[in-house]
Amino acid sequence: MIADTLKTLQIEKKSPGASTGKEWFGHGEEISSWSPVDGALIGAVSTSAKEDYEAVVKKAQSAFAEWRTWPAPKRGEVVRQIGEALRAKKEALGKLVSYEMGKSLQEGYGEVQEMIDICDFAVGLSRQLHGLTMHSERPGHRMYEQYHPLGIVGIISAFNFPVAVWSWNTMLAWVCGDVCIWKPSEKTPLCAVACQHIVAEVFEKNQVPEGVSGLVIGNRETGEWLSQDIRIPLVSATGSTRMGKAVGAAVGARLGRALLELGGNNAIIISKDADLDIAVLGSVFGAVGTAGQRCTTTRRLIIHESIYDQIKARLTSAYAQLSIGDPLDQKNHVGPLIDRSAVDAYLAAIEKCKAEGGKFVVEGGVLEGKGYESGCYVKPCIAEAKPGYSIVQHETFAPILYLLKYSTVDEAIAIQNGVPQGLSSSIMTLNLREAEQFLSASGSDCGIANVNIGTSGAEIGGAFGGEKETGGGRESGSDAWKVYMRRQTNTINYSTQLPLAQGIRFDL
Ligand code: UN1
Repeated sequence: MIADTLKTLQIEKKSPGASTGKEWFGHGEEISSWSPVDGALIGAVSTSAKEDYEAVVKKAQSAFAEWRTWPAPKRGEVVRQIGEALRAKKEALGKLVSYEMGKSLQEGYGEVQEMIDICDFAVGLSRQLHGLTMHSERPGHRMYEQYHPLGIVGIISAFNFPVAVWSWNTMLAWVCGDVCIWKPSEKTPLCAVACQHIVAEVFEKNQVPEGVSGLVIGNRETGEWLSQDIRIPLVSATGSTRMGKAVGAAVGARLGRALLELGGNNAIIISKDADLDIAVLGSVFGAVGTAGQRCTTTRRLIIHESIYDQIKARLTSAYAQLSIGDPLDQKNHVGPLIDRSAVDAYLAAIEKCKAEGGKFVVEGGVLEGKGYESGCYVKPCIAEAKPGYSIVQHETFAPILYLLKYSTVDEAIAIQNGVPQGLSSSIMTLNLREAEQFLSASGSDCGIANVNIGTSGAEIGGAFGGEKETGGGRESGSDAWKVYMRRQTNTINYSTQLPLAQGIRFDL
């Protein structure tokens, strides 16, 4: 079955790991892609060596010189066709995402749907890259601003959303007139190869210059090349805070732009006035969806003391109903972690939590036996903890949920904000006062704040990203496109005089 999927997506046993669109090359060392689902080898790629990277950058530079002259709605038309191609390949690409990354098939399809949605959004945007007009203080003068393409956008993406996050960046960047160079996660290289094939076919049909879509598969060093490269005015990086700090420092040192979308430590406040059915379902999906490997995963529940025991009991029985196993089997709720080192990090976090005094009400552990041969399947678990534990302050990319107790809303908000990260947050309440307080300037300090929905599963129409150690960047909807363009203020004098601003006199 997976063989058919790979064929549909034009993935060979061995793919070159660098590409400028139609052309593929790659002289670096080989990376193998093993599925966390069954431990099988899916395929291999040869990474991008330094000379391959140089070739991709050079092609991107020459492609930009032409691409930026295409009218934005024409670029939008090409993106529209990419959306159509993704619709046609949704099933195959969703399956590959599920098999290479390990998320459930439903979530794999959902991820491709997110790509289609951002294509649609970008098509509309291609006619709306608006600037403002201003009134000049001088007679016979006109002022306005316009947005121009920036150049090459470097995109570093993570394994957990191996295709959608790339599309949030590229589809906007392309309608803006930029060209892109993608360094995908080395843990999900084949998803990247599949996307590059899909795009290359559409680009060829439309005579888009070679180099508008660049691919450089590689490890951390490849990310460093992008971050340090003055030919790349914007680097958009999604991943761990540790990686983001390195990218931010390197890009900042050359005064480039960095768009950082890093770790989260997301909480749901469950008020005594919550709809408890919604609160429990939203919490469970938020905590165990994608096996706890979303940057928006719910990691902390901040529960009112009067309903704490009731919520604990309901969560415990909900977790007992979770089926863990092959994510391609739609009966299962939870698939594997990405690899064994993620399993080690999960086990270490459980030990640390216990050492700090945490009490597990749903025990964790690694699953063994038939169907679990890859060694990557773990049990989602729940611990009663305290907000100040160092493990609770830390993002562990695994399904570990911490229960915390509060008595006043002020206290709940302080706990919610009392971590280094600031991505997503929610309150479950039917009480208008509490909800508005949570959304006010003295409420949640996160980039995303929801009422009566969980912390994960954001739509593409809003700007996505967060504050503090999450990095401050915004991707996807709203006016996130502006970071992909350079703003220019224009003043035009159509009079016969040369009056100076601020009334300054200068006569000869
Ligand atoms: C991520 O985990 O990096 O809001 C992105 C969500 C998804 C995107 C998550 N739409 O959960």
